[in-house]
Amino acid sequence: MSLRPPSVPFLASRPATEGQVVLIGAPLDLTESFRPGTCLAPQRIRQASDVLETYSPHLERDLIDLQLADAGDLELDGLPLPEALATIDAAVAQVRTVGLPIILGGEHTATLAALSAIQRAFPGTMLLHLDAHLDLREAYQGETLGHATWAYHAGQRWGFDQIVQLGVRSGTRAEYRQAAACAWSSPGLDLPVRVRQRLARGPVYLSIDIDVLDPACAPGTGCPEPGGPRYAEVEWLLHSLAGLQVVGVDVMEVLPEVDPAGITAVAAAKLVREAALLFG
Ligand SMILES: [Mn+2]
Repeated sequence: MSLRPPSVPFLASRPATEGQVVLIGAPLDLTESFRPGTCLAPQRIRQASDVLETYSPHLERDLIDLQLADAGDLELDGLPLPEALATIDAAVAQVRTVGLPIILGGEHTATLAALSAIQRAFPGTMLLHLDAHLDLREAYQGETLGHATWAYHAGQRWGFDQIVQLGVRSGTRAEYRQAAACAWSSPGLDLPVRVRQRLARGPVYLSIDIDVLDPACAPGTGCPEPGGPRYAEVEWLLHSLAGLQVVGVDVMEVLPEVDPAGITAVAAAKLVREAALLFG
């Protein structure tokens, strides 16, 4: 793994590649359509975490009681997309043997690489995908692989019926047709009992596009989509997943350049803290 150590490690973490939870930055920024710059997000999320307490009052747990490692950012500079994805895949494959990987994006395409590593280790892993967008396009702007198509590829490779989407409120007519093949796809954050039971049966990979939040709570992202949930609602959903076998987590698509007050990065950092305490 070629890694750039974090200049400021995440809250209560130590710079290392082994721990109960291992944070790893995937500053992928190759296929963004609207506004590039997500490669700067992992470091901004680390900096933003400093404003938070290490203690989660809701969970009654503290990051200082957890072996939280921050591996830094993968060196992806200059790599074409296939090589960058292979790098992310290999890193997640290595990290997951020593701890729970939490990937800090970067563009959402990186999820496909992380999920690929997880699927080899845990075949049949369900994908729980929080996003404003379906990301189920077969192709986008002439490219088949990118931030708007990765979930389609995940469905093709591991089955659309393994995908649960929450908070989704934007897509083409064709994407919505495709979404009907998913285990669940809803603009809300509620999980029907049968879907929750399926998630409880085996390993789950949790992928959070920060744009699942309403732009009022998370303006700093490339494709803001009005009509989303507030931060507290997403955190409540996260807490409701306690007890699931979550084997990988990512928080993607923060775009520091359009996050003037830094609240998007703080929201991302807080979701990382809660996920680490819940699933680590
Ligand atoms: Mn999105």
